[in-house]
Amino acid sequence: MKEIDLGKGGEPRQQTTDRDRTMTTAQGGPIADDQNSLKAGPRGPVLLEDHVMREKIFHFDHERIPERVVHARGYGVHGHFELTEAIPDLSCADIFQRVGEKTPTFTRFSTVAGNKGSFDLARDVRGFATKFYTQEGNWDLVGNNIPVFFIQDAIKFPDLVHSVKEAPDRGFPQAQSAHDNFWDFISLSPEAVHTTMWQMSDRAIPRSFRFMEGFGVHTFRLVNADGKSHYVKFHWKPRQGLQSVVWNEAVKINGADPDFHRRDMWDAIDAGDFPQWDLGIQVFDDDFADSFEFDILDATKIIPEEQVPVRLIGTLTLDANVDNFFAETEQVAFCTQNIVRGIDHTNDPLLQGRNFSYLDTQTKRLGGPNFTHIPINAPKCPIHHFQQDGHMAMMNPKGRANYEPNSWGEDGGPRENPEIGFASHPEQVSGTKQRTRSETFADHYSQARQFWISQTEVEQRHLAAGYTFELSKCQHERIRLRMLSHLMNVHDDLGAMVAKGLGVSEMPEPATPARAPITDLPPSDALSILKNGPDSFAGRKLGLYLSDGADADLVTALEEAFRAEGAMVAIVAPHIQGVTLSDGTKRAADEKIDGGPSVVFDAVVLAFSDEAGKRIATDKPSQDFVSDAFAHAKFIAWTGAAMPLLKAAGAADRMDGGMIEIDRDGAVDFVKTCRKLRFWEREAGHCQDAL
Ligand code: HDE
Repeated sequence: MKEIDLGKGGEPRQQTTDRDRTMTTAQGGPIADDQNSLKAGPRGPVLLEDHVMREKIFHFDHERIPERVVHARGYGVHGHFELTEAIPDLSCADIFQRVGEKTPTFTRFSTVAGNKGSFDLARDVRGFATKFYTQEGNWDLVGNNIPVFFIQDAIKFPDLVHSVKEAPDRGFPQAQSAHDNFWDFISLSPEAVHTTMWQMSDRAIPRSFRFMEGFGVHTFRLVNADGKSHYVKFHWKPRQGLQSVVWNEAVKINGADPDFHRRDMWDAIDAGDFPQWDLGIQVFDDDFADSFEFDILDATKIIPEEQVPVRLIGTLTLDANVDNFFAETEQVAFCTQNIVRGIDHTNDPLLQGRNFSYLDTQTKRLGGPNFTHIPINAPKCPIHHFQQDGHMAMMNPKGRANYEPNSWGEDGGPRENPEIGFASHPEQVSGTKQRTRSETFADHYSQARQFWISQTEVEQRHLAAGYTFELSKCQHERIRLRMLSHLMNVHDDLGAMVAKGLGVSEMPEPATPARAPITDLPPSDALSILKNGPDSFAGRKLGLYLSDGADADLVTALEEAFRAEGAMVAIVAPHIQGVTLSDGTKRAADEKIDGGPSVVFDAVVLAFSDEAGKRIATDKPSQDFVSDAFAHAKFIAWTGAAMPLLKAAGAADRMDGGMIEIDRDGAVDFVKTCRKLRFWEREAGHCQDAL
C-alpha cells in the first residue's frame, strides 16, 4: 500500500499497485479513482456514462431490506450446543442421541416493539431465538425471555403489535409500552394480564442478554422412534445467573449507551468469556395434562417447575461474534415450522398461527423462497430436493430430473425415506368447525397472582412501580382505571400499591373475571430473579473511577481481585488520556467520566488523591456517578479522598452497609461483598412511599 498521496483536489488518497488488493467494480473491473466521478471538464456536469459511480450508488440505494415487523432490533451470535444427557426414550431427534456431540448454532436476541435503531434497555420482552444446524436439518427454537405470551390466539397478534408500536397518525411513542394504545388494548384483553406481570417486573429490563432465561413458551411434543409422544416445554437456564437493572437505571443507560446489550455481548465474547445456557425440558404426559389446573395449549400459562421439574439435557455456548452483521444477524430467518424428526407441534392456536407467519414474513423480508440458500440459513447437512429456480437461486441441482416420481434411476435425484423421514405424531383430531375460544382458556388471573406471591418484597415493589410508571403515561383516566380493575383481581396488595402510585383514592370495581381465579396456588421460587441470583460477580463489570495520584497498590489489588473473580474492570478518569498513579505508573482510561456513568457498571470504586478529590467533588458528572450508583443500590467502595464527592452527591450522611471505605487490603473482601450484586436494603429507604 502506498503512503497517502494527495489527489488532484488536494485530498488524501490511498492507492496500491498490488493486484490482489486492487479495488474493483462488482463486475470485477479494477477501479482507478473511487473518489471522483467522471465529468466533462473539472467543473463540468457528471457523465451518465460513469459506470463506476452509477454502480456504487445503485448498490447503496438498495442496501436495506425491510426490518422485521416485530423483533426488529436484535443481536446475533454463533455457538454450539453440546448434549449432556441423551434422551432416545423421549425423542428420536438426531441432536438428542449422542452425549458429548456438538451441534453448531446461531442465536439472535432481540427486543420486540422497537425499530431496528431503537435502544436496548426498553421495557420489553426479549426474543431468544436459536437455530440448531442438526445433522437431520435445522431446528429453530424461537423463544422469549418470558415463558408466557400476551394473547392466546394468533389472530390477535396484529392488534397486539399495532397497539404497542407507534400510533399510526403521529408515529410515536416508539420502543415502549408506556402509552394509552397499549394499555387500552391490554385492559380490554384480560388474557394478557399474566404476561404484563412479567413485563412490568425486572425481567423486561435485563442487565444483559447473558443474564436472562429463555423459554420456548408453547407446549411442544417429543416423539421417540416407536412413535410414543410426550409433551415438552423448553427452557434456557443461564449459567451466569439472572440479573436485571432497575427502571431509573434503564432509562439512563438508554442515554449513556443505547447499544448496552449488544456491546456487552460483543465484549464478553471478544474477551473469551463465553456465555452458556443449559437447555432444560419439562416433560409430561396426557395424564398430567388432564389433571393440570390449566390448559397446556394455553400460551398464557406456565407449568411451575415445582410441579414438573426442569431436566437439563445440554449446554449452549456462545463463542463467536458475527463477521458481518447484515449477512448473519439481519438475514437470519427463524421459522417455528423448522422442526426436526423427534420434535412436533401441538394444537396451541398461537403456535399454529406462528407456523404460517414466520415463513410468510421471511419471504417478504428476504425477497423470495430461496432465503434458505443464504449461508446463515442453509442447513449444514446434505440437502436434496426438487425445489428450484426463483429469485437469487444459489443452489442449482444438475441433471434432467426436476420432478418425481421419475424413472431415471440413479440420475433421477433424491428419493423419499420413510425410515428416517419426518413423521407427524398421529394425534386423533375431529371437531365441529367453529370460531371459538376453549372454555379451558378462561382463567386469566390465577397465575398472575402466583407470580406476585413468588416475588421478593424488592421485586414486588419494582413490579408495582412498573405498572405505576406505565399507567401514569396513559393520558386517559378510563384506561388507567380499567387496568387497575384487573390488577385488583390479581392481588389486593398489588391493586393497592398501584392505586397509591397513581394517586387513585376511589378504587374502581374489580373487573368481572370470565372464570373465578384460583387463589391458593403456592408460590414458586423459580419465578423470582433475586431468589436465583448467581452469588458471584463473574461476568459483571467494575467501574474504577481514578484520579492522578490514586493509590497504585489499591488499584492493582482491585484489578487482580476482580479479574480473578472473572469480572471485567473498566477505568474511568477525568480525561481519556488516563491517570498517573501514586507510584508514577500510568493507567489508560476506558472512559472519560461523562462518557462512563455508573449506570453502565455493576459496582464502583472511587479512588482519588486528596487534591483531586476536592476538585472532582464539584464536577456534576462525578456527582451523578455517585448519586446514581447510590440510588441504584450498587456497592460503592471509596477511599478517604472521595469524601468531598460523597458529600456533594448527598451520600455521605446516608452511609450504609453497601458503602465501603477501602484500602489496598480490602480488595478481596470487596469482591466478596459485590457477589450479592446489589445492596437492596438501601432501596427500601427511598421508594415511592415517600411521595
Ligand atoms: Fe414472533 N414473530 N410471533 N413470537 N418472534 C417474529 O418473524 C408472530 C411469538 C419471536 O430474531 C416475526 O422473522 C406471530 C411468541 C422471536 O429473527 C413474525 C405470533 C414468541 C422473534 C412473528 C408471534 C415469539 C419473532 C417477525 C403470534 C415466543 C425474532 C420477523 C401467534 C415464543 C426472531 C420474523 C429473530 C419474530 C410472528 C408470537 C418469538 C412476524 C404471528 C409467542 C424471538 O413472523
